[in-house]
Amino acid sequence: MTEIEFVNGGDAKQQADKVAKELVKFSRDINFDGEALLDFVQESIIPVEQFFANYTCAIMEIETKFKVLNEQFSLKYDGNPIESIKSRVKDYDSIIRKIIRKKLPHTLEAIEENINDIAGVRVICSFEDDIYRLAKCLLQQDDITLIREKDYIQNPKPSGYRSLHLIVSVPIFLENEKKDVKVEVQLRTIAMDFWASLEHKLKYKKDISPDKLEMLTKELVDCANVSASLDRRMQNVRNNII
Ligand code: 0O2
Repeated sequence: MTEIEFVNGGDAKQQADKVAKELVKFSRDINFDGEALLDFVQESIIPVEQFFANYTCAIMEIETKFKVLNEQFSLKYDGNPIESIKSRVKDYDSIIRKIIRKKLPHTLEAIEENINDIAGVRVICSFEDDIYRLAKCLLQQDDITLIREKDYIQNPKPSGYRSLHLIVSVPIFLENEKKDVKVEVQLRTIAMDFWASLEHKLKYKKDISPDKLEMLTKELVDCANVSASLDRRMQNVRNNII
């Protein structure tokens, strides 16, 4: 039995610390006295830390659900459907860029309400069938609410991007409160993930001529088609083995 590899990206504590540092710097600039600084920390920094911590907790809930399913599937089907899980709390800078782009008010409430991918869990499987099986099992759990589903496997993006996206809400249980938190779950095969990582690099490449960009974009669309065909063939082989 293989171990699921957990790769945790931007951690909530790091995000909250980054915001906290900026707020403290801001408080120094406007020259707070001791008492006012304490009020400022309680009113501004603690809610930000709690905000990011909620998403870390929601990620833990979703990861656990997939770990349990992986364990159960491995007994039933003699193999692990999940190759790896990569989770991250969205980078603070990316959240700011998104609220500017979406013209949202600069409040935690507006961010929580309108940005669905602050907590992200990416589940990587070997085979396409496992993606749908896992998604179905997750969605039939009675504490999970499906908010939105986008099937970029059946309907790939023009770029060639393929994955199954689920925005779900999961409850987390805090000291005196139950809170529903949104998580974006992306399910994809190893081949889809390989493709998406390479294409992501091209997206952020700035010093590239328009001609070269066009050529590489076309090449990536072609790679996506070849890769989709490989996924289907591998699935077929497996169906004939089990
Ligand atoms: P990161 O760093 O991966 O988080 P919304 O989030 O709802 O406002 P939208 O357009 O509805 O925006 O979201 P979409 O396209 O369903 O999913 C967005 C995420 O899917 C992206 O997150 C990527 O992770 C992934 N994705 C979507 N399209 C592509 C693509 O063409 N190439 C690659 N490599 N990834 C893609 P972010 O926010 O871009 O960043």
